[in-house]
Parts: sequence; structure tokens; C-alpha cells
Amino acid sequence: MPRTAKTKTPDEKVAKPAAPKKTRAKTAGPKKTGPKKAALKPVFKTGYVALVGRPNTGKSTLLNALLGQKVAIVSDKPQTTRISILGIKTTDKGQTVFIDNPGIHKPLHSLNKRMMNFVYSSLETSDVVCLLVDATEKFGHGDEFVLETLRKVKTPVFLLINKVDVVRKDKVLPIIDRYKDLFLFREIIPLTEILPEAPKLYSDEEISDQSERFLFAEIVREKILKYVTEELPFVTAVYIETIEKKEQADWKKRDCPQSGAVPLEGPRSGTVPLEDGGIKFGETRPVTLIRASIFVEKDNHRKIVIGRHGSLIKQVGIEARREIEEHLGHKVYLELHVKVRERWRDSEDVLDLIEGQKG
Ligand SMILES: Nc1nc2c(ncn2[C@@H]2O[C@H](COP(=O)(O)OP(=O)(O)OP(=O)(O)O)[C@@H](O)[C@H]2O)c(=O)[nH]1
Ligand SMILES: [Mg+2]
Repeated sequence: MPRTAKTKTPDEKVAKPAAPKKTRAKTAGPKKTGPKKAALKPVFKTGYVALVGRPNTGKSTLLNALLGQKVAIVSDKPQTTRISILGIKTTDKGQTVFIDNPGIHKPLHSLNKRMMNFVYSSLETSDVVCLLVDATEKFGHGDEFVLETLRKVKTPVFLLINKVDVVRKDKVLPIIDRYKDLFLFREIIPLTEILPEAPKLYSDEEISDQSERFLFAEIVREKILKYVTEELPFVTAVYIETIEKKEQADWKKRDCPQSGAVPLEGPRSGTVPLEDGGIKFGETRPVTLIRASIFVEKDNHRKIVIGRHGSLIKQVGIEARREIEEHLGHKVYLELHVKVRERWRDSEDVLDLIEGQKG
């Protein structure tokens, strides 16, 4: 799981997420030496690569694949990504900072306008743009709108045809032909080659720019998206109210090797082998308590997200908790509350609140 930025408490000031940092001071680059010396010096390249395309083309899936771990949530519903996140890949040759963006679409609500602003800002910031197209979808107005958007920027654009695993090979060539005629794409060469020569922008350990809090909210949202359809994916947002880490005595009878031989509160001395290593008597284990609100727009949405006898929300809770536990490496209690916030997609306050979680 990603190493993420420190979790902020909800009452910390909610700041608008800044555009990805691009502080490449003129003096910060490698010193100019004579041509002979420069040729011998290994070149370190650093830059931003924006992943763009229509919703659902597989940008977040690609980001996770490129990084070799999950930093972005994925779903089969469009408009899953709402806030751009960075995925940082550092090698000894360079640092590629991928920007996973919301899908390009015509915005209706304030939420969607903000989503598109993330796209525009990433197009401005990036050194390279990768346009992902879905080979399973027919070319349409949405694709024309994407190309129109890209024609406004000077950044070199690479075309990546995705989901080729589920279409016949002979379907791919016509897609290339069509795009070739519509837009001037740069030829495909390894990405780091074309990044500017520059020192690292992030430490080797950093893999994303999102806070744990934002990641947890996204994990909960991903599980909801798995189970809801129609307008529900669009009207659901997750806000993490509190994250509280505690130390808790964790002795249970079932943890002991000889059941019944040890009192309920644990052994008097020594260690007991447990699945995740031994624990000494008197020791405690960390547990994180997370309280999250799920915002929907109407009462019937709330009923759907809760499900019959609470079945849907329970399933979401189980799956999200497991994934968060995997991330934290210890026990998690996850409390979910479904709340109606009418027209939250046009409420700047709610949108600020949700964006502010990113840190
Ligand atoms: N068959 C196939 N499915 C893919 C591939 N890449 C992504 N998908 C699926 O496509 C769906 C959308 O993937 P995402 O990664 O969420 O797409 P996205 O472009 O980030 O979508 P938005 O965030 O909504 O813009 C998911 O169901 C993925 O599993 C691929 O290469 N092949
Ligand atoms: Mg996405």
C-alpha cells in the first residue's frame, strides 16, 4: 500500500488542494559543464506525466500498474476519480510523477467543474500528457471534446490505447488511424527519456501525495461504487470525520495456544505465538477507530446505501475495514454513517470539506 502523507485531524484548517508542485528553480538543475564532461555524467530526469482521457478509460488502473501498488481507487462506473492524485515513480534514472486525473467530461455541477479544473491544471503543470482511450468504446462526441481540450495545450501528447485485451486485434489499427488524423501525437518513446533533466522533487519513499485520511475515504467510496448503480455513484461522497489511534489490551482467550489454560485477560508471563507475532503479558496493540460520513443527496439514496436490514453498508464496512487494516497493519474499527446532504454536488462548503481531506 502507498506511503501517504501524515493524516490531518478534521478540525485542522481545510485548505484548497494546491496544484502539484513544480518548483524547478533555474539554479536547481545540474550545473552546466563542458560538452565532454556532460556526456559522461549520468542524466537524472524528473517531470510530471498527466494521465487524461474520458471517464472509465482505465487511468487509475494504469497508475496502479505503473507504480506496482494501489494508490488510486478503481471502479467500473464513470467519474470515479474526482480529485487528481500523484503517483511517484523513482528509479536511478529519473523521477516520473504521474498525475491521475478525473475523466474529461462536460461539467454540470460544481463538483464536475472542480473535477475539470483538476484536469486543466494538470495539463498546464505536466511535461508530458498521456491520453488514454478505451478500445472497447466507439469514437463519439465525448472523444471530440477530449481532443478539443488537448488542442489548447502545448504539452506533447502520447496516445495510449487501453483495454486492448478485450477487443480483437484488427479493431486497434483503425483507432490509431482515426486519432492520427485528428491530432498531432508525439511518437511513443520511453516516458522518462523525454522528461527534463532535473533533480528529484520527492523523496524515494514518497509514492503519492494523498493523506491517509483521503485514501481511507476513497477506499470506502470504492467499496460503495462496487455495489451501487444508476445515479448513486455520482451522488455519493465520503468524508472521514475522525481517525483515532489507541493502544488496546488485546488478550482474548482464543489467542492462547492451550485454550482454557490461560485466564481471559492473558497469560501471567511469557509470550504466546499469534498469527502476527507474539505479544507479552501486559502489552497492548494498536487499534485505529475511524468514523466516516457517507453523503448522499436524497433520503431514497440513503436507504439504498444502507440496504435491506443494513446489508449493503455492512458489506461496504467489512471490505473497506479489511483494506484499511492491510494498509495500517493493525486492527481497525470503522463506523459508517449515511447522511443526506441535499445538492451537495453544488455546495462549495461540502466540496471544500471533501477536497480538504487530501491534505
Ligand atoms: N479489460 C480491461 N479493463 C480495464 C483495463 N484498464 C481498466 N479497466 C477497467 O476499466 C474500468 C475503469 O477503470 P478505472 O481505472 O477506474 O478508469 P478511470 O479512467 O480511472 O476512470 P475515472 O476515474 O472514472 O475517469 C474498471 O472496471 C477497470 O477494471 C484494461 O486494460 N483492460
Ligand atoms: Mg480514475
